[in-house]
Amino acid sequence: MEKESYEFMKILSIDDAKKFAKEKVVVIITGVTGQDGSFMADYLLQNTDYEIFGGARRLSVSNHENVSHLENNPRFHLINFDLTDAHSISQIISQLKPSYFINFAAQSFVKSSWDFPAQTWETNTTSMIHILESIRLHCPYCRFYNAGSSEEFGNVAYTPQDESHPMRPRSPYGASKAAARQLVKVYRESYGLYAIQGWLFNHEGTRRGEEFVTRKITKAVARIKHNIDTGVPFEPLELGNLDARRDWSDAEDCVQAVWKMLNQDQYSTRVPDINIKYPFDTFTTDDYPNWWTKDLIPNITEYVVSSGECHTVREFVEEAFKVAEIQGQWYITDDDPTSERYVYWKPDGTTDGISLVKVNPAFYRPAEVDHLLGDNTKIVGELKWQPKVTFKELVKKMVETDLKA
Ligand code: NAP
Ligand code: G4F
Repeated sequence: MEKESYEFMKILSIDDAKKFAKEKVVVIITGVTGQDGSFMADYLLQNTDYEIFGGARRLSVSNHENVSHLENNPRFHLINFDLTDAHSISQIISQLKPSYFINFAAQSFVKSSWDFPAQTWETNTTSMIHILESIRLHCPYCRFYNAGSSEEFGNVAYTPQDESHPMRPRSPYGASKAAARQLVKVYRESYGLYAIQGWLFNHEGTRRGEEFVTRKITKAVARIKHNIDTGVPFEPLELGNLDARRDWSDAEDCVQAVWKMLNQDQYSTRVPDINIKYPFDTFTTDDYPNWWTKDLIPNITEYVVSSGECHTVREFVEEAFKVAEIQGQWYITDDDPTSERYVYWKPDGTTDGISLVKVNPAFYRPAEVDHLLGDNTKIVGELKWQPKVTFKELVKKMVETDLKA
């Protein structure tokens, strides 16, 4: 098999990383091989002059595709990072003393969280204690962001969901994020850390993992389009619950919201600008400056980040096939959702009854979150964040990328 152009990138030892960190504003982004981490690295390299350290865990096959374009960027460095190893977390934080620690690493796939509940908890929740303790002990001025989720709202009590919505998780994943939120809050309130966890609703893009429903659909549309164009028979795309409603935004828009949340003194209308100049390592938890404890920490807050619009999985399917100029029609037998199929209609207006999509109950979940719709009023008003990419633009961008590939 031909080798891909992205191979393992160089991973710095902590001693070498320390040399790059000296007297620089250090940002650690965990989960940098994933969707959000890699987009955040791009955004900060373009919009700051900070030194970016991307945390990647060791795997036996290369998974550096999302950051391979940064390989020769002198301000981007890969370091080994695993959320399940308290010693290495402490080593990294105590040696690099970051000004920002952005935690995007997680067991992020909801469906897997029923298969691996303990691993999900350890990765997403127990790790919070290791990170927050290390920040408290070694660099309490560090601003910490943990990636919270609309899955924490779960079995929703009202729609749209805002920052006051109760935690009603429906999966081990949702529960792990809800518990992590409580830890972040406890450390913020107990020790005066700038530690927050936003509620991000679903966000997608060209680097989305292939098991999430949007990317699964856009990859399948590209495959089917190729087969139709070349006259080769194709297997249908198999999906679970077509009626789930999600509030889908663009991941590149969302990382900007995260950065604004981490810098509320610069962006918020209600937090005084304390004009802090990093790098900054002059205080300990016993010795906070007045402005930190009076003006900054009591005023920071957490935000819902969403598009404010929701669509069903079915609508995503329809839009994706439309972008590829493939016509389909839904058929269902006797009101049985498992019989539902999206049948191909040829450009000449006839059909052979071939399915583009069919339901496979194996993709249903033990418990579903039926309806997520975020109320983004607070972040739009206070941090002047705006979702820029619409639902249709998002689907188009993803399908076109997969068609090209
Ligand atoms: P993603 O693409 O799945 O990326 C997750 C990252 O975490 C990957 O880099 C993965 O590394 C890493 N990771 C997993 N286990 C780890 C461990 N034990 N130690 C170190 N790294 C580990 O997820 P995403 O979509 O970018 O999401 C980023 C964060 O936001 C996650 O915390 C997710 O739960 C949360 N979130 C996402 C959304 C969304 O719609 N995207 C919405 C709300 C919240 P490998 O590449 O090695 O697997
Ligand atoms: O794309 P999904 O797997 O994303 P889900 O479960 O909403 O979680 C994503 O968003 C969360 C924020 O709300 C994040 F915290 C989390 O990390 C992740 O990024 O599934 C979306 C919906 C579900 O209702 C699912 O049941 O699509 C439905 N679905 C239907 N068929 C499917 C499939 N999901 C997947 N993954 N695969 C299917 O075949």
